[in-house]
Amino acid sequence: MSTFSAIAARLGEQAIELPSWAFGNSGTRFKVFMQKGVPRDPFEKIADAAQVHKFTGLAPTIALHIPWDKVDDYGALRRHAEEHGIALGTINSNTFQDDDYKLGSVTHSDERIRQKAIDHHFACIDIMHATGSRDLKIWLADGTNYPGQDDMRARQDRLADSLRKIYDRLAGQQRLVLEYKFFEPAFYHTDVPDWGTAYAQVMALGDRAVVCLDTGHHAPGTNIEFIVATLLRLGKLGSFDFNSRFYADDDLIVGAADPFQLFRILFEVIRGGGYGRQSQVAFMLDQCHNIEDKIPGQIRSVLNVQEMTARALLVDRVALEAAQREGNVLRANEIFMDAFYTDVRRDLSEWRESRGLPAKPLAAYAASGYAERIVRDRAIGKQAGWGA
Ligand code: LRH
Ligand code: MN
Ligand code: MN
Repeated sequence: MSTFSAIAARLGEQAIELPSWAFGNSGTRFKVFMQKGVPRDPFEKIADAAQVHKFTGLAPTIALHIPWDKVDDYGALRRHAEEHGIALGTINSNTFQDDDYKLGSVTHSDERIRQKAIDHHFACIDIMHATGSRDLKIWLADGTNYPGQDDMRARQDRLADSLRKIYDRLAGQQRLVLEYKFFEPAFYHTDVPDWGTAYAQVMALGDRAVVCLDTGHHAPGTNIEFIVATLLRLGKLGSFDFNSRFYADDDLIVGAADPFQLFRILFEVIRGGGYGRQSQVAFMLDQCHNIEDKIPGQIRSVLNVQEMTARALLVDRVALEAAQREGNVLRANEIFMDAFYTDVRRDLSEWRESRGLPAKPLAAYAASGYAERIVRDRAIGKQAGWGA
């Protein structure tokens, strides 16, 4: 097995984008729980995200969701982020909270509604110019609830047509990142349900159209690392939305439900060239902290990704490939599992200290007084919520 010192430098290449919506109040459709000190606007969400980066060195960017993070001056928002030591990242469009989109957005049979959804994406691209963002991430709630409700095939045609218009509006290095999800909110069919559909759609667009893999968006039992390997092989894995799930799209802390799955995914990412500064794969979290504290929840999450990245980097790939070539099933599996079972926590603490970061980020954050300060300073005013 590789030693920790052999992989230490590679850990310095890790960057994980945080979702702005993780810092607002959230819940399920049954109840949104309010927490004291939660941000009241996008500026405060950025300040909170910067704390995660300050204590971990792992989260240099924050993703925005439009219109949840709508502001008058995106240049000012960008400067605000820079003053806090981070940058603005992916722009997420939102066509799922408007009555007009009840039967679909970019797939809708009514041209007026389709154009409204396309125009929203044009507005997002304008925002990307002001924020300096590279990626426009599109997740669509489009789908139907009942067999026969609409023409599924015609909807694919309309989807392709709308995505073409959006893609053609991108400039320079900007990318269109299409996210799939197998169900919810539509329950019979979803217009972009799986990686294959997303792949077919982005393939038709061009080089700067890629797929986003949200780990919570698959049926139970799906071999997600196989999808990772396949998309990387095809050069179409654009980004991850990391989270974990027990049942559906639970949006729980990444690595909480199934750390071994996270390890397997990260192994394929590394093996396929999707990790590091040269890689085109963006690591992002897409989570909500309904009952736990939000900033510590994000700190825990990025540390979980780092921990599994370290373990995945430890796999002795030379020995593994030799065992695979020899058809030595048990040896190959043993090499893989040895890395997974390696406890890297102490090494990671020392690694952090050697880079001027706190050995224990959660404890350091708790001792910093920031949580008490935001409860005091944000006592008045309407808090941001998931969707506001
Ligand atoms: C959809 C999704 C998508 C949205 C986010 C809020 O379930 O994963 O990425 O933008 O949740
Ligand atoms: Mn997502
Ligand atoms: Mn989701």
